[in-house]
Amino acid sequence: MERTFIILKPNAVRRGLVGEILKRFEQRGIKIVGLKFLKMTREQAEKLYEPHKGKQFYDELLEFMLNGPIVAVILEAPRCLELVRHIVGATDPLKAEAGSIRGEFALTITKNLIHASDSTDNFIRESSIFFSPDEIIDYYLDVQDDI
Ligand code: FUP
Repeated sequence: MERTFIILKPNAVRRGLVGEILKRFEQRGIKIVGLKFLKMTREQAEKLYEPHKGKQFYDELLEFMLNGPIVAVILEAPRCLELVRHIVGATDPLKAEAGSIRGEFALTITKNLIHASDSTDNFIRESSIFFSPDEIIDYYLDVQDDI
């Protein structure tokens, strides 16, 4: 089993797409093991986007992420990192596959609705900004075939 970290960005919340987006992971059988609704602090946003510091889109990206509440989620499934990024679609909505979340609902690169970790190292780094270990809860999903 593998885990990944996603954020439903402020525009996903404002557009009323939280249910629509979470449904796509749940209907694939991906397990939600952590879930939070919160307004990110500047400190959290700076930590999350540390790797992008200094890039020309950094300031705009930070303001956008601080602009409203987000939903932070930890997901679990076999090959979860790759699977979730496939369901999310390419960073640029123009290149995102039809049927992917960004391919169906996103318009621009900055406001691309959702973030998903791209590696195990980044999953650990990013999820620890928002979740403590006791906030990640394991359980059996009814669709799991291992019980
Ligand atoms: P992704 O992993 O698909 O979220 O994409 P990146 O890590 O490359 O980018 C992180 C965020 O930076 C994107 F969600 C949006 C923002 N970004 C821009 O605003 N402009 C760019 O040219 C590239 C990224």
